[in-house]
Amino acid sequence: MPVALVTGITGQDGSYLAEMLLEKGYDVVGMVRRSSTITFDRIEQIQDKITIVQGDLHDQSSLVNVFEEYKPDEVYNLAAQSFVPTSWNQPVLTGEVTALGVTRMLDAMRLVRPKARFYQASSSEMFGKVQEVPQSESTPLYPRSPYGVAKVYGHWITINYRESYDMFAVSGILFNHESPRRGLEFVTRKITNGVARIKLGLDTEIGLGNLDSRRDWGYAKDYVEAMWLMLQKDSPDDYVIGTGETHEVREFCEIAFSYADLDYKEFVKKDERFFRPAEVDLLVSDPSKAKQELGWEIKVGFKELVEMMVQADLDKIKQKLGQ
Ligand code: NDP
Ligand code: GDR
Repeated sequence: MPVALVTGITGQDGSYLAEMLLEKGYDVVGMVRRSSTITFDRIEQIQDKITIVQGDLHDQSSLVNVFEEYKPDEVYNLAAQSFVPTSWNQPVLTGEVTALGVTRMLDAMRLVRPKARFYQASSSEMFGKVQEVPQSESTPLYPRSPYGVAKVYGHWITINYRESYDMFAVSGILFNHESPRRGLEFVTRKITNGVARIKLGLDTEIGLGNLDSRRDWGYAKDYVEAMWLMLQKDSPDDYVIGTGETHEVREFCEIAFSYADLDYKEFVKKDERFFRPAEVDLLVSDPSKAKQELGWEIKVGFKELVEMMVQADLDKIKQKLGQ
């Protein structure tokens, strides 16, 4: 059985990717960092089917050890400090993990498993102040946060290792993708969780920042399929992955609240704390290369995604309340 190493397996994407790889017959090795409390909520259901190993993107020798011990055929580097606002408060940590962490992974692979295939989780945040609409693989980059800057580094070092050492290393430039497993601080889950809490009488409002910004939101489960497809190609290349549609945060609110028979205008309050020092106003992908070369397409559309997330939060909270 081929062996896949997944960093960031405890995160949203890691959990869906691991499930998909198990279905495809891989031995899945998930790298987790040590913490005083276990953070396996998203992978509880597959814990006994995967191998969990400790390692940290800060620590080179831990990475080398993982490569030596498990000899992966495919490596998915999903681990990162991934929350954009935190990157202004912790810019150096974000650079260490989200940028230099990629080099540490690539270098461990170069030394131990140079023939393995490497996937880097690049981001539409690299387009930042967009230079072109829609954004494709050739759109110039203009990141707007320490996170975006760190991802640009990760993106280019992946290309550099491919070109310098002839390694099979690719970047997927993924636009926002969400799910019921999305972290609670990201705007989509913050809204759907808020809607469910308001509907069930636990809260009376949600404080949000910029409602005007526009994102290209898809369903995370569709996106992990694209990661795998990129590593199955004959030759390595980078791909933009997104829906090709863009929606305002306000529109997300409208749909989420109206699914619960509520009017968002009554419950969403402006909160200055959630505005950013520099904003990414508009993201919209041109995923035509992925469609043509990978045969990849979304299965879940925007409205369906929003409603799925609200319903999942309603179910989760009702279960907790014993309803
Ligand atoms: P999450 O924030 O849900 O998961 C991040 C993962 O990285 C967690 O498993 C976390 O572990 C792990 N991690 C953080 N720091 C370290 C470290 N120092 N060493 C080892 N592991 C670490 O992110 P997503 O699943 O949403 O995203 C996956 C990747 O894709 C990230 O790189 C993200 O930047 C990128 N991306 C995401 C997009 C999206 O819309 N979701 C779009 C484009 C790119 P722990 O559980 O211990 O915190
Ligand atoms: P983003 O996602 O920054 O695009 O990064 P996030 O959901 O945090 O923000 C999206 C947009 O919503 C606006 N917004 C708010 N955001 C948050 N978090 N909280 C609020 O209260 C709020 N109010 C308005 C933001 O200003 C922004 O415009 C995500 C992450 O997953 C990255 O790791 C990934 O690389 C990119 O998507 C693609």
